Amino acid sequence: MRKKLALVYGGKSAEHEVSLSTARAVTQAVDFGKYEVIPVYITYEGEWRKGKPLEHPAKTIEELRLAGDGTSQPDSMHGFLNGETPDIVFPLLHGTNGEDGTVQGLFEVMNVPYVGNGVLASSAGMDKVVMKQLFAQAGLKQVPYVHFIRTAWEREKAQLVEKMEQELGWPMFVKPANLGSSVGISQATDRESLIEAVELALKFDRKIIVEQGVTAREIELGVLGNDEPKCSVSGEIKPVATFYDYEAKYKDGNTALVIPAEVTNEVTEKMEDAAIRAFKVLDCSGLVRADFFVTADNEVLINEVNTMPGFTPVSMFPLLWQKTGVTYPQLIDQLIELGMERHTEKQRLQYTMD
Ligand code: G1L
Repeated sequence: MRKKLALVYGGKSAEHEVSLSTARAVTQAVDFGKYEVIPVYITYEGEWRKGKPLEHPAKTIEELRLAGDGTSQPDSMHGFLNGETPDIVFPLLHGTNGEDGTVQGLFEVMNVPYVGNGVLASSAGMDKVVMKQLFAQAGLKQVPYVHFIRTAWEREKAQLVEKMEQELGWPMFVKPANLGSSVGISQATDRESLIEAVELALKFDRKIIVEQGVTAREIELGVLGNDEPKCSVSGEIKPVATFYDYEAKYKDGNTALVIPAEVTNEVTEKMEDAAIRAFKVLDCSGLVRADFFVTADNEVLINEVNTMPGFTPVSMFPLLWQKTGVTYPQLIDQLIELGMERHTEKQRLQYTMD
C-alpha cells in the first residue's frame, strides 16, 4: 500500500507563490510508486482546500491552485481535518503559521507524522533573539548584538541608544526579531539613522534586534538527520560583481553560488562543528540550513539557521546536498523517512504514570 503524503502549501504569506513553485518541484521529485500525493492548498485567505490524490506530477503551479467549492471559509482547516488523515504531512509554508511552529503544533495535536522541524525548533528558530541566546548558550561565536522590546524603547530610548553605541560598532543592522518578516530591516550609520531604523522595525514587531555589521563572506551549510545529523558541503553566496573569474552556474539576481565554498579545512571543520551544535541546541529534526559569516582572518561566526530553507531544486539547501551526493528526489525521500522516524520514536513515550 502506498503511503498517503499530504503536501501542504500556499498560505497567508508573501511567499505564497514560492510555496506553490516548491510544491510543484516536490511533486516532480517524489516517488509516486511509494506515495499517494494529496495536494492541500491554503488560500491567501487561509482556507485549507484538500484535493484528490494527484495522478501525475504537477506540470504547472496553476494545477496546484485548487478551486474552492464556493463555501469560502477564511482561516478554516475544515477541508483538511474532514475525512481521512494522511500518513505523513509535508508542510511547505513560510512565515506566520508556517514555519513558526504553529502548523507543526496542529500536526502534533492530530498525532500525524510530518516532515521537517518540530514545534520547538520552528518557533525558537523564528525568533532571532531566542535563537542567538541559545547559540550563546552553546558557545557559538556570533556578531555582537543588542535587543529590546517596544516598551523599553519608549521608556528609555536614550539609554538604549547609548548602550548600542558603546557595545556595537557602525554600521548596525536593525531588524524585527521575528524572522518571518523580511520587511522592516535597515542599516544605520549614525545615531539619527539608528533611531529611524528602530522606529521602522517597531512597526513590524514588538521585539527588536540590533546587530553590529561585519565585513565577511557569507557561507552556508546544510544539515540533515534527526539524532545524528550530518553536514553537507558548504556553499558561498557571492555578489556577482566579484564574480568575473567564475563560471556562475547558479545566479539569483545579484548573487551567485559557489559550491563547495573555497575555504580551508580548518574553516570547514569550524562550520561543521557549529552547524551541528546549532542543530542540537535548537532541538532540530529533519533539516536546517546554517548560515555563517567567515571573516578575512578565518573567524567563523554563526549568523542564523533556517528551519525551512528555500527548497526548489536550485535553492541553496538542495544544491548543497546535490554536491554532497544526495539528489533532490533522494533528499525528499530521506526527509519523509526522517519525519516518520521521529514520529515512531515519539510513540515510544508514555504520557502518564500508570
Ligand atoms: F519539510 C521540510 F523538508 F523540512 C521543508 C519544508 C519546507 C524544507 C523546506 C521548506 N521550505 C519551504 O516551505 C519554503 C521556503 C518554500 C516556504 Cl515558502
